[in-house]
Amino acid sequence: MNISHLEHIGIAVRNLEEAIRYYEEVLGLHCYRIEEVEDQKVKTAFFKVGETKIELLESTDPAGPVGKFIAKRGEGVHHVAFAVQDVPTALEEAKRKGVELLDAEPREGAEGLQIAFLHPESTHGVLTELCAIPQKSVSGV
Ligand code: CMX
Repeated sequence: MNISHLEHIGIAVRNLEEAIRYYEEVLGLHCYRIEEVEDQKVKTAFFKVGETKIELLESTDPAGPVGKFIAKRGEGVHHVAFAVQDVPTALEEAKRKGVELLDAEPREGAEGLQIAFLHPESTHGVLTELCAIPQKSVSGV
């Protein structure tokens, strides 16, 4: 699948402002971006930790994926995201190896990344995201 690194860990929180305060004031990390992803029904906040990021997720709709997750399981780790060279190729490989895809094709996620999810029931309980920088951003075209 050609994973280069752990791109981010997604953490579901009830209140983004309060959670940001913890990450900044206790852990000493810096929130460099806040972004709403309407499609995913979340507001996100990002922190860099080396090459990996922490993505805090506050739901904007109780019927959205993070809203349902919080109602069922409370706050906590929601997903892990691996950086791959090319999301369609990685999805094809996962499907071929029997993994259930939540996205047959990549879509645009936070920070303009191409993202796609694998179902947690096929991945030992961890919602798994594959993501990549879109090719046009890489080449600068
Ligand atoms: N990690 C592990 N298991 C999860 C999960 C998660 N994040 N979310 C739900 N589940 C489990 C539930 O606990 C439940 O298990 P049980 O049946 O054993 O109780 C099962 O999956 C079904 O849960 P559900 O509440 O009925 O939810 P749905 O089936 O409707 O949806 C999922 C679950 C994973 C298919 C859906 O959340 C999804 O498509 N997620 C991908 C998109 C996403 O999460 N976007 C938000 C982040 C976006 C971003 O990073 O920008």
